[in-house]
Amino acid sequence: MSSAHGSYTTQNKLPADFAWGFATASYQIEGAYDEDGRLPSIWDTFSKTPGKVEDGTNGDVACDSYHRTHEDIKILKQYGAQVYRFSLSWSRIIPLGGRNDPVNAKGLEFYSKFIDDLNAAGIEPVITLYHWDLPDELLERYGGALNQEEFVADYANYARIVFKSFGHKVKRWITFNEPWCSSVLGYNTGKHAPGRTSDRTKNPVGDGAREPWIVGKTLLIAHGTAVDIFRKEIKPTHGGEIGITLNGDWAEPWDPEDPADIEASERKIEFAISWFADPIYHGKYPDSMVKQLGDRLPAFTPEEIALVKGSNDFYGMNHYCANYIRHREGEPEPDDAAGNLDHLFEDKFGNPIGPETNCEWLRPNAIGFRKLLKWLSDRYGYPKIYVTENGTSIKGENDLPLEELLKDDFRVQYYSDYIGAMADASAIDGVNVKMYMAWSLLDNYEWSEGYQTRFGVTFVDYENGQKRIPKKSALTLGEIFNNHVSKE
Ligand code: GBH
Repeated sequence: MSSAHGSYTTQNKLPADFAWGFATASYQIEGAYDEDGRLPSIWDTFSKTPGKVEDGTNGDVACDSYHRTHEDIKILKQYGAQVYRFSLSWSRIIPLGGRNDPVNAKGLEFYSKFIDDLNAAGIEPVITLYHWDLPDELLERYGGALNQEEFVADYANYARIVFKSFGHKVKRWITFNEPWCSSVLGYNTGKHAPGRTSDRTKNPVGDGAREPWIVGKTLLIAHGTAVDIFRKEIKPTHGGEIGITLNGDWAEPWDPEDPADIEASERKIEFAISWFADPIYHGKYPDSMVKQLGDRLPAFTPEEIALVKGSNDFYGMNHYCANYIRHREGEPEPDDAAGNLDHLFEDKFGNPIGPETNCEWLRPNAIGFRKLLKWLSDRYGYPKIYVTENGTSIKGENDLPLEELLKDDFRVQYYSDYIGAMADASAIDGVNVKMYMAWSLLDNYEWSEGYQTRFGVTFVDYENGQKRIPKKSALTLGEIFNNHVSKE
């Protein structure tokens, strides 16, 4: 049966040991921005800079999860989640951020208690160390990730403190969420903190032709360094797994007959994913990037590549949608970070890639999920994949009366189609996918889109004490996985 999103129903099964749950991130849900010793991150500063966030809002209160961990655990249990992915606020644990700065016992206590409560509820914590909220002081002090030596040393210190504190009670770790976003949105388009770009109408400083590539390399080295610490100092005693989470959407050629569009589609995925995944799985940058960027792509020393290559115990996959890709003629612009191509929502014949949502960039296309799972598996040798984010916004959702908003059939359909496509990838294509976390448990602070865009299976009433109300989709995941996970 075909559906609005262009997918189909399938009875195919996921393996019996498959686990599923939900994901969130610290700055998007916690609030309590100045409590118990927390100091600002670059997102506190950026969101309070006029013009950076569409509705002018910030994460000061957000979902108030800092004070509502019990409510969050309660709904996780109610929905039947087996795992919960959340991120730590570096600024709570080391408020100034650096390796010689004081550690904040209250920050560690907060997360320690939360981890204990999750474990006691039978929900496995999956922890992201860094989901974009760098302590602001480190940006001021030395330019954050533009300074590889300082950043890596400070991140390694932070990671070690976290591993030593929680390594005995957390089994799955993610070093960085979407380094592509930190690099390109933070240092090329300037859409995310710290907002650096070559576009002087947006920001007085920044060099979008060079900085994203430097930042990307810093994040890879910091990832490799943390993995090395984890494997040497924690894993031998406590076990556990560690990896990085990369974002990436599927790419279809705008003209399926044009070899240049076919090649551009491949290049689009390489610029988004293989920039990071090729060094991790193959020890080098993709050829297409070397060709376009030359020595703007900073080289690895042999020691660095030894650190990065082989550093994933699993591949963390964030995935939302697909685009049609059309190649551009001529030389790429100096600030081009996408691979000299255009992202389109219709192909040559006017076929839409998927229905509109509340996000300009997000058009559901479930079959693209299956295709990308296969693409990644072929390129990286069938690694174990954890889907660390997948979900959708809904066009105009925020403007609906509550009763209608709670009947989020569009989101129900999205999850049903995407999880079906994943089951096919597993059962038919032999993809080794073992875990899935829906984005998101809660409506939350959607970065530069503020609170107007909702991604939650739970409605958060920002006007009435951040009350949580399950949407129709909240109980859908349990039903879908009950159908798709093999019983034996
Ligand atoms: C995830 O990123 C984030 O990890 C999560 O925090 C966030 O809430 C969630 O998505 C929903 O957005 O329009 O050119 O600026 C998803 C990957 C890549 C999606 C960049 C948006 C914007 C491209 N993101 N993309 S652009």
